[in-house]
Amino acid sequence: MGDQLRAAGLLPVTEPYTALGYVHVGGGGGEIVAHSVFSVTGPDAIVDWVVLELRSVSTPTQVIRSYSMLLQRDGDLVRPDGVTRVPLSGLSGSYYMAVRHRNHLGAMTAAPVALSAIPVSVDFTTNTLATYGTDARKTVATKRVLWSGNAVRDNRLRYTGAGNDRDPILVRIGGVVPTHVVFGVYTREDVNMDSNVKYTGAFNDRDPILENLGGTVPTAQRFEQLP
Ligand SMILES: [Ca+2]
Ligand SMILES: [Ca+2]
Ligand SMILES: [Ca+2]
Repeated sequence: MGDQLRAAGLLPVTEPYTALGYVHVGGGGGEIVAHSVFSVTGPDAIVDWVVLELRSVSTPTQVIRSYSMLLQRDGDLVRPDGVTRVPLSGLSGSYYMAVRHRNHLGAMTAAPVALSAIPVSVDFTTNTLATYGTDARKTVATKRVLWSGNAVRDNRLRYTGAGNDRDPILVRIGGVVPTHVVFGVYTREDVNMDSNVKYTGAFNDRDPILENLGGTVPTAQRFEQLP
């Protein structure tokens, strides 16, 4: 994964999800990144903030704990200190685990994950990890990834129609001249997370939405697979 937002100095030092309307539970929220974490380069460079949720086994719609975490380029999730893994002290038993991102569709494990004194590894990038629902993740080469394009924060990707994810991109660039580009921003309309908002041309932010809807039927929708 790319770290253009980090390299451009655009990643916020405080987790962005509370401000976007995400309601943290169980003590999560308001996390602040440790000094110098954003200066790390290479495979451990930070891509962006994400949310990790532990959900109830009996009621998987219920989030027991949420954590603002940092995603590294190699796919690891680390705490805002840039090093340590998920803090599970004080927790026992099993939980569904869900990962969410501000402009991607989230995904959740199909089965609860049993916590133990020995660290547990959960790898959402592998085919061997089953996720809840149908087609919860996209396949890119040998990896599974979250679906991008959720510029409007809801539970679906839409290219046309009410609440679609494409129009905000046009609005963000001014709404009139489609070739206009907004450079150097940290915003949900930057679908490909290269720090620029583009509506047309190479590396625009509009095409990935249609592509993730199948590429041919603009009225298609893709729904987030979370209970
Ligand atoms: Ca790593
Ligand atoms: Ca959406
Ligand atoms: Ca972009």
